[in-house]
Amino acid sequence: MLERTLVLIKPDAVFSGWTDDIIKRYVDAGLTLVRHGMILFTHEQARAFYAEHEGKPFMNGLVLGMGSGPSVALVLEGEDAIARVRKMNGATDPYKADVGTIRRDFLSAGGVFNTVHGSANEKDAGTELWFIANWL
Ligand code: 3AN
Repeated sequence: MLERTLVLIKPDAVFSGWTDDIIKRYVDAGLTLVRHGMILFTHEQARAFYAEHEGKPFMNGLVLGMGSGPSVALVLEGEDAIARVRKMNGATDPYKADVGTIRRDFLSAGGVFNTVHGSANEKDAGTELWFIANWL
């Protein structure tokens, strides 16, 4: 099915200068970059974006990391884009992610746990694309 998904290149990866290399991975894989733009999460927006993790021990660190600088949001489109992007991103824990995945190949210097976000499923993609739409 033709789908759209949201990727966030998180501040650590942006600071490291990896934005173009990461975008190239998705485009080379045949996904279409529909829109992209730089966004700066306030702590409140980061908390809202990751609301499902409220109360977890890593939540405050995640909010601080996401608020530490600009992220780059990508709207990517393609057949089964949501699952394809998740596969390319790799496991949540970058040290458990396979070599060749984005999270493993572009390791965070420490501010955020992993360097890219990808929508988990169709419902989340819809919510997240709506959430980000005002900024792009
Ligand atoms: P995914 O992004 O792979 O779907 P989620 O939804 O469980 O994983 O986690 C959302 C975000 O929360 C992750 N991208 C990561 O930045 C952060 N996170 C998840 N688990 C941990 C953890 N154990 N320690 C620190 N941060 C975490």
